Amino acid sequence: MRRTAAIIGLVAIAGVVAACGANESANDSADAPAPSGSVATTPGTTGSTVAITPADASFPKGTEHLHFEFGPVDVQPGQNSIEFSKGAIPKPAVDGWILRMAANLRRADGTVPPVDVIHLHHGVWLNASRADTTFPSFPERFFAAGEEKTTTEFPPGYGYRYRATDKWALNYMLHNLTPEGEKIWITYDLDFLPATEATAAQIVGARPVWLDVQNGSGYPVFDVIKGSGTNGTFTYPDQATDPYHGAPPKNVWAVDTDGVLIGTGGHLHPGGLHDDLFLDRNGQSAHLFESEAKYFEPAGAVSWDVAMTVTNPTWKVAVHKGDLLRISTTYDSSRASWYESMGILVVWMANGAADGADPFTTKVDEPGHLTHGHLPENDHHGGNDATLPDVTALPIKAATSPVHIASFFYGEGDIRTGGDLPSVKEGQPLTFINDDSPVGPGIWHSITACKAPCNLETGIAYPIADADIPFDSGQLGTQGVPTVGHIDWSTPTDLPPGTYTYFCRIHPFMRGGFVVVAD
Ligand SMILES: [Cu+2]
Repeated sequence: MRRTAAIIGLVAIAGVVAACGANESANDSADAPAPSGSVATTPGTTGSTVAITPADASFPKGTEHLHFEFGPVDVQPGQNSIEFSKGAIPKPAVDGWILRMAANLRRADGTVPPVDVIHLHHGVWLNASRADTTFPSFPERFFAAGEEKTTTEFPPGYGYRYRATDKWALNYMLHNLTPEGEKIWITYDLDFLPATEATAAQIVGARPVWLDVQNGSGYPVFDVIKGSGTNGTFTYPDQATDPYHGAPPKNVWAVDTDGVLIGTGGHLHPGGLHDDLFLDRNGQSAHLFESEAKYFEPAGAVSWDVAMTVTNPTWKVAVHKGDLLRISTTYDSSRASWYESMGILVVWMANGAADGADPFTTKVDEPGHLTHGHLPENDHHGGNDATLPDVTALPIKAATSPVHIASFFYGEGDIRTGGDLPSVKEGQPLTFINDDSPVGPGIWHSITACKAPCNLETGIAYPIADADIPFDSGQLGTQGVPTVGHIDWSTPTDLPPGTYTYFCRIHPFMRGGFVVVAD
């Protein structure tokens, strides 16, 4: 039912867009004076608190720093669902310009939850009063954050136009890696220049151009399989086989008017190395920017302990109507498989402006900069000490029935219980059934191969899907994306004899093993 609800929500939002006949330009000059007072508090089931402080001195005179909170969100045990805000989410009360935006999570005690406990898989802020530029049946996607927590920054003199009448919504996915529920707030900070300030007249409007390797998909993901691609990396969609199933490519947008690109930054998942922006014109291609993943993670490109580079304020690229903007994303495929991966770049464009560089005559793809460093919520890396038995020492017993998954345990072969490992004969599958699936809003588990013995301490960098013979069940559940639509799954029948270990990608403290014996 969850999927239905999500889709209806989206259609409802899209309907608002249609009713407004929107797709207005964000480029027109400042509005007429707005009512005084700066911030609206939103009543309802998702209360909000707000605070206003002066922005730092680098912003134009009169800029305010606004802190908003959406919540509390009652995060359920093991939750990993895609949700939409019900009702309005807090936003500025007066017209003006957003000059900077950053998102985070907080717990009831005010601290940021550790990423190995609860993390923001994604949050997408939607403006239902405008149509999205690259996927017009969506509301305008104007800000997004994942656990890499990149800040959206505009170069001096640019901003995102905000009208107090704009209708905002939030599409969010909070991933609870544990069986304990918790109340969580999604927070966002804006540096905001009210339209009534004299300095507002100087701001040039920019609009968000959402580029996504799976643009328009309800759950825009793809899988990276260990060993795929070339030289230890896999670039999507370039190296994928028939990524769009014969339909037009989803990673391209035809520029609809002349203008200037003024900034961008990327989103990807653990294992991701970089997102790349290209401009194609008359059969020629120019590389505009590489948003690079800088891993603070000691184990390398395997966790959320990462930040993305964004363009520098001097980056300005002239584009013309009919140009194609294109995104690709590159992952490490040497160490592990990365399931349900993403590749997104939000590019900001000033319509009509004419002060950008021609990327075919001027090199524009300079290295960018990070918007933050290592974050303390990424401190628990895991992977050092063996906290579970070595499966190769566990007794083996022929499987006589499917393995039922319940209450976050694999019914047979769970390494944590140290019991018998179920065995199947070569050529025979072992079947799993997720009995937790319908519990609450849905508890979805996976069976994902990790390299034996897969028994080290759980953290943001461990375990990973690093088995040399990869397999993955997907998220077993029937509640729409991100689930696979069924609760049962069987192991591949071509596994050679041996001992196999696996974990749950959603709740990585869950580990199991089974044995394939020679016939
Ligand atoms: Cu699980």
